Amino acid sequence: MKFSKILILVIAAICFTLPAMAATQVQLAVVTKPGSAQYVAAEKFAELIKERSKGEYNIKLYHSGSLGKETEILQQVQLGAIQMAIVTLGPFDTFVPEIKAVAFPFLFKDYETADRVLDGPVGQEALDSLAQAGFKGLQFSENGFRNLSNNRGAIHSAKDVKGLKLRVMQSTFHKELWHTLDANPTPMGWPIYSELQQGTIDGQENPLWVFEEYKLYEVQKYLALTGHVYSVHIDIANLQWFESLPEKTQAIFQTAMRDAAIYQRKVNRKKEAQYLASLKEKGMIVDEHPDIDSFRTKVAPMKEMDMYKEPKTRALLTKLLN
Ligand code: EAX
Repeated sequence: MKFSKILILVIAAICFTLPAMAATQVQLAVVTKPGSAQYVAAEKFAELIKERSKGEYNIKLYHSGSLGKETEILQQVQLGAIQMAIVTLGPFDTFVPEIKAVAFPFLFKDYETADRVLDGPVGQEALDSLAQAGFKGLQFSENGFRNLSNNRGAIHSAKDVKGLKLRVMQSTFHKELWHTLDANPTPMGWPIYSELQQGTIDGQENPLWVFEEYKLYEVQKYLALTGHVYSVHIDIANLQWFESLPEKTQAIFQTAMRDAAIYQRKVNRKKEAQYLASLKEKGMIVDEHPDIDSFRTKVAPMKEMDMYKEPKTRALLTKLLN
């Protein structure tokens, strides 16, 4: 081959590989595994960013606890060690106290209400409050309504919860919630399969997809569809990093996360009936109509607790309730 031909080939190869090499990598972490609600949103987001930034940005996904529990993931985003994460609201309340208002029990009666409020101005205000801890709150995506399971016995009303050894998220609010319900709550990061298997704890609470994806039906017998908290994920970025991006890129990230969340909520909701049928089939004893009012009544005084008297928390909760 002639030298000039080789040169042309070399130049062509460089031109071809350059755009790929030039892609800026952005690290995004979720604590859960592929197939989880967080991962579905993260994967969609990565796909949209690749497409809409025309390959300029490449999202590298970390999952399955490879960067630690959710509290550690939050610390890494806060420090800028990684740029982005999709994290359950639970562990946020030690970083931004007022955000717990979004997890107030029985706050949203259905998905439509949750979407309307969280995608509206009050939701935006809640996302903006994360700036005080160095986070850019991009979007709420969905974990789902949380339901209570355990091995001790069937739970139909709030009084059946008394003394239950329950794993809760690493959240001051969730711990207080289950104290109020007279359970014996222990905060732990995710996952918790072996703790349930070994009997360190009797129960836990999570949306139905978690029972299915993490095979909780193997280590939990009784399930009550309490739907006590609408559990969100918060899709975040390190604030300083995000603000350093060109405005056009910020807009691409923002709308891609919104579209990923809309997609992910749809997938999650479509599969719910399927999850329930599957859990029953696998032998879980399900109470589909527990005495929700007994739970609601017991947690209502939480609004008057010290943790809700703090003005910013009170202000956000009042707006969410209206
Ligand atoms: O997202 O920690 C939890 O209970 C979460 O809901 C779980 O990681 C699934």
